[in-house]
Formats: sequence, C-alpha cells, structure tokens
Amino acid sequence: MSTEPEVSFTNKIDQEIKIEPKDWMPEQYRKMLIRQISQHAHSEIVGMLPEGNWITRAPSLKRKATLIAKVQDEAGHGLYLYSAAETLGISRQEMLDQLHSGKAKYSSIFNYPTLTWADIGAIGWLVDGAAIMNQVPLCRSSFGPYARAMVRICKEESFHQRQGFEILLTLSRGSDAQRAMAQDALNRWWWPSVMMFGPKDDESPNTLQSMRWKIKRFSNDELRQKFIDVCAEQVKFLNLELPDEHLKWNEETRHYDFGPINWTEFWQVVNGNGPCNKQRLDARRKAHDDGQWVRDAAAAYADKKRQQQSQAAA
Ligand code: FAQ
Repeated sequence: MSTEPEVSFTNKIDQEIKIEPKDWMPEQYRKMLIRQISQHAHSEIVGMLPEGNWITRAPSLKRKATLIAKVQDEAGHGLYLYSAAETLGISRQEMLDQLHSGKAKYSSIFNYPTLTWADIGAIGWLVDGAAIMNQVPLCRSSFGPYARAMVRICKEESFHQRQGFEILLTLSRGSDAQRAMAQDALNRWWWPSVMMFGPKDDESPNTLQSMRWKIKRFSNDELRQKFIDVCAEQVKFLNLELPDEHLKWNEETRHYDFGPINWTEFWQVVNGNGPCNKQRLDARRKAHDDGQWVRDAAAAYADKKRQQQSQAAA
C-alpha cells in the first residue's frame, strides 16, 4: 500500500507537475538527482580546462573574446547546477570534496587534450552539440530546479555550438594546412563525443528508473543516434569527414548506421585512466586551494556585517 505522500509524488510525475525541493520525494529519486546533477556540475567546471588552455593562444582578439565568454558561461552553468543540487540537501563542500578526492564522476570527454586551435572548433560543434542533444530534453525533467537551470544553459550551449561550427567552417575554407588541422581535430574528437551519451542501453543501470521518474526523457542510445544523424548531415557543409567508414544512411531505419564504439576506452577514461584525468583533477584541486583566501575573505566580511547589524539592533 502506498502512503499519501507517495501517491501525491506519483500523481505529480504522471501529470507532468514539477517536483520542488520541499515536496516529499522517494529517497532514491533524491539520490538519483544528486548523482546526476552533481556529475553534470562537475563536468561544466572541469570542462572549462581544455578550452581555457587556448585563451592565450586564440588566433585573434575576436576569437579570444568569444572563447573567454564561452568559458565563463561554463562556470555559470556549474554554479546553477551546484545550486540546484544543494536544494536536495547536499552541500557544495560535500560535492567538491567528492570531486577532489576522485570519487565523483564527470564527463569522460574532458579527459582528452586540446592539441590545436581546431580542437576548440571541434569541442564547440561536437561536444556542445552532444550536450544540447542530451540537455534539451532535460529542460522537461521532473525536478523543477534542474529543469529551469537547463533552459538557460541550453540557450548558451547553442551559441557555443554555432561558434564552434563557424571556427571549423573558417578553417575548412582556409589553406591546406588549416583544412588538415580541422580534419585532424574531427578525427580525435568524434568518437569521444559519441561516447559522451554514456553506455549502451542494455549496460546503463540508471536509465530505466530515471526515465520512469521522467528525469531522463530519452535513453542513451536514442540520443546518441539523434546526434549521429544530425552530425552526419552537418559535416557535409564543412566538406570534411567523420572518421567512421561504417557511417551510412539506412533507408529502412531512416537513420545513419555507424561503426563499433570502443567501450574499453570509454570505461578506462570514466575510471580515471584517460589521457588527462590526472592533469584535470590536479588543476581543479590547485584552483580550489588557490581560492581559499577568497572564501576566507568573504566569510570574514560576512561575519563583520553580521556583527555590525547585531550591534546596530542592540
Ligand atoms: N562520462 O546508467 P548510466 C557539457 C557513468 S556537460 C563519465 O547510463 P545515467 C557542457 C554514469 O554517471 C557534459 N561517466 O548513467 C560543456 C554512471 O555512473 P554512476 C555532461 C559517465 O546518469 C560543453 C555509469 O556511467 N553532461 O558537455 C558517462 O543514466 C563544452 C552508468 O551510466 C551531463 O552530465 C560519461 N560520458 O546517464 C562544458 C548531462 N556516461 O553515477 C564545457 C546530464 C555515463 O552510476 C565545454 N547527465 N557515465 O557511478 C546525463 O544526462 C546522464 O547522467 C548521462 C549518463 C547520459 C551522462
């Protein structure tokens, strides 16, 4: 027999009414959301690192300004998401401890290096493109604060995607060396982007329950296929190639067929053994330690204000 709060929760999910932080919710629903939203927040923050690497080397003032704005947007996304997770009863400090201790996951994609300027184009087009494909449905997620955060995040991600595509378009219409650089970036970023959607459905332990609770609206494989279908068409405008000899339109399924995904590589990266995992975590820990004086100063200022207010009230 379900209790009254359980019935009310289920009714809300069925009727597409958002669950809000003060509403009763099953403990597993709360845990599922904290897991996903905190991993998502970490991904945004760690995701600043591969691109931050190119701010000083962007090829023009305009490119530099746009890249700085993009990296700042990612910081903002991390902040909305940490705030959304905090409404579920976990503190910012706990989440950061989990990241810095290596216990928390974040997106596999950010453990690959950015070797040339074309990588910034490839990240914008492919990584932000994958992020949008995955996150537009999250705007309809059943948990109110997550869904609302995603609306603004998706608007910004689509700007990022367009600027990435435009970088690649410019390179693809440039000199032979620039074209080769753009193709090389696609060769390295394509498969890791395809992996971003997570394990295939029959190896995804969280999807079924997450979809029942309407946190996720589509499975990993459904979103991956949509992404591949879109990219296979867009790449034609770049006059470049996606590095998959099996990529082929299938008239029967009305989708693109694609080649095998290297799941061994995916799990290696997720489990901490990707090309840049150590470098990324070291950089995050250092940034956190270097920022200690800012947190101390903010806390001291807040204390002083409180004292002044209580003296004034006395
Ligand atoms: N990397 O059962 P599932 C961005 C883990 S933001 C690492 O299928 P779920 C913006 C998964 O956590 C990119 N781990 O899990 C940007 C689970 O582990 P756990 C991040 C992964 O949650 C752009 C286990 O495998 N986006 O790019 C990955 O139902 C440019 C089993 O997997 C989000 O976080 C992976 N790729 O589905 C920033 C979106 N995939 O926790 C800068 C929100 C799976 O059980 C520059 N998240 N795992 O130990 C989601 O939609 C979902 O969490 C999925 C995974 C789809 C990522």
